[in-house]
Amino acid sequence: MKKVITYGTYDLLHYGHIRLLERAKNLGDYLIVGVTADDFDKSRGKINVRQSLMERVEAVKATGLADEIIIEEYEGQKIDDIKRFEIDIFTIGSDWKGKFDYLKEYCEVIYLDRTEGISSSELRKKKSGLMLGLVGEALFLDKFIKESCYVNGVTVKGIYTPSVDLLSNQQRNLFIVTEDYDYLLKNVDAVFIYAHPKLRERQVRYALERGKHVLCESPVALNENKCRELFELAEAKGCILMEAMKTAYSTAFSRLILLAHGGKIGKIVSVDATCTSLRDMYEEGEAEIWNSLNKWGPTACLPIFQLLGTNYCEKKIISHFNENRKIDVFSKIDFLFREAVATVKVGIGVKSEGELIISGTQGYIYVPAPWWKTDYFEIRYENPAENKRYFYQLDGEGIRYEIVAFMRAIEKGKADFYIDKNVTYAIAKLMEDFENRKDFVQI
Ligand code: C2G
Repeated sequence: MKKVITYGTYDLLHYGHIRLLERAKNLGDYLIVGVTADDFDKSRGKINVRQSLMERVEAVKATGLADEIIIEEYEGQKIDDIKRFEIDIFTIGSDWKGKFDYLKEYCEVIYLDRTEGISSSELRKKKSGLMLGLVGEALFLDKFIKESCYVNGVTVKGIYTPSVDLLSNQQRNLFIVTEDYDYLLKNVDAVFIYAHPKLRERQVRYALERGKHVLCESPVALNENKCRELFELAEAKGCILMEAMKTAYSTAFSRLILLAHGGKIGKIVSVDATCTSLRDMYEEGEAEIWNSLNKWGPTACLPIFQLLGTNYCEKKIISHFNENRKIDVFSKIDFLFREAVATVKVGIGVKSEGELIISGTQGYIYVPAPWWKTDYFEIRYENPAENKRYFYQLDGEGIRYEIVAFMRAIEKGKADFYIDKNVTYAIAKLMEDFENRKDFVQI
């Protein structure tokens, strides 16, 4: 019996895939199809895949062409599979010509002509075709524009800011550049808001009222009730409102949260997160300076609220103010939970080691600086021989994953829970307490 194997993502299965599978099947008597796992695709830079692994497997199954379906999970697996399944022929589309010649040592390698004129990327573009507008003028938006180019189907159409003079060159070069928010909203399906934190709540509300989807940098609002109202409004309008915080969408961060929840370090008793930057003090281009807590508070609180919950018993915010600028250049927050403690240290005028440490009864998780854009962390134990290191792919600091998640949420009509609503509300409440100087000490 001649055994044939082929691999692919098979996202939005189309005629090109089916033709390939048919010809692969005809090369032998038994066809094994390897479907790529989501993590494997991510690690090879394929971030736009729209369907889940199970949906893609089901689609391949439905063709009736595969005698067996396996999952491709890691680099180098093809050699393992060929040996294990005693494969005679490895085949793949001609877009890979030459790339798999190294497998000739193990079996015959056949490149089949790729079907012209159809591809998953094109289908994804057609399916979504999302016109996105930007709100704000911070330099971060330049990064966002660059990252959006990696996401199939998203076009950044224009930008609104109350003062176009503040825009960077890249921002000025967008198709629409306007000081009229209505005009931008009329020409887009969705907006990404990265304006001064004080302005966001109004801007989110305005966009939602006009039926536009919103991705808004955290904090979405500086008041808990107003934040809740915005999410209710989004629901009533059938729009997606998603909080943006790139860290929440990075693989290393979400995995470490799962590992910690899964008991890898025993019971969690302390979470300490530090985020500081000197460079961002003026958020270059910004009309008004952001304070430390608005700038870094949401990110620093994310692991704390995700691991310990949002029902803390007490907190104390200690801020060091720069009198000239009327902002906290440094703030420390102490949280007291029923059976754990946490600290946040944030600063835009103070520099410190930006690490994250999660301490447990059996060990601790250490994420080196800058932990909010890490691809790596360690779980450390009393006996160093038991320590474990974890590496994950991180592209574009997580921003492009965030944009992909936003697109998928719009397509599905519901947001995935990267950031729990309770976490969002707890962040807004913290900002509110800071504004009202509640649980607050100034030094
Ligand atoms: N294909 C084709 N014609 C198209 C599109 C795709 O013949 N118009 C073929 C590809 O060459 C590949 C298979 O269909 O053999 C699956 O394509 P993708 O889903 O794009 O998967 P790919 O990224 O090529 O996976 O380990 C994974 C594999 O190395 C490749």
